Amino acid sequence: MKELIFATSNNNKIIEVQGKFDYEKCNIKILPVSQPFNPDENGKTFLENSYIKAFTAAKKMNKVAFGDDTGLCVKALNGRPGIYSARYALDGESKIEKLLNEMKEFKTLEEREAYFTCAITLVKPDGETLFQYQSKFEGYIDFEPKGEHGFGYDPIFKIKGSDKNLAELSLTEKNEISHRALALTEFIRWLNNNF
Ligand code: ITT
Repeated sequence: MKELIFATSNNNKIIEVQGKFDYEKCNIKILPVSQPFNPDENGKTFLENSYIKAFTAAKKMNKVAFGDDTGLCVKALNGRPGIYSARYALDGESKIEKLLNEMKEFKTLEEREAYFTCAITLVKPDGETLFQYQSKFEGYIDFEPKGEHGFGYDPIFKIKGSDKNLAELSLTEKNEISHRALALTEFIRWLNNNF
């Protein structure tokens, strides 16, 4: 079976990505990069940061690797936390608390528009990019956290056109519509044709 190194230290991402590959019957085994893995994510964009993760892992493992850089962009906050979504606060709970606090003055859902974006890059150990894609998944910042599934900002992300927050969806349901699912659909299509 073919193998791909996943340049991440986030177990939740590994579960979602392997789940999507299995669901799409993509016959590729996802192997997490050996830990510890903390590349300096100093890119200016999601795509740059996904490349930095992928290239660092590809060099480390001497194999083709892909990285996922994800963030939550809030319109009323001029796109913040954006590429700083991981460093916005120390842990998941305080990130949500800090964001809800910043959003206090925005009283209607329309003022709380936001989107998740997920950039994926596949890189060879010599640094050549084989595939790149960035998705966008629209919604709103809810007034309070809801749901027990998912991770990160999922409990406060209200899905556009739905009465549910992302954390109210099962893994399979999230993997049908989310920012990561949209990017992975393109990635798997590319892999099926080219890898
Ligand atoms: P790696 O860089 O090791 O892959 P990370 O968790 O640091 O793991 P990101 O930089 O891509 O990954 O994530 C930025 C932040 O966004 C981080 O706080 C995550 O918890 C959060 N996040 C990422 N994917 C998410 C998702 O699907 N739903 C909600 N929050 C997410």
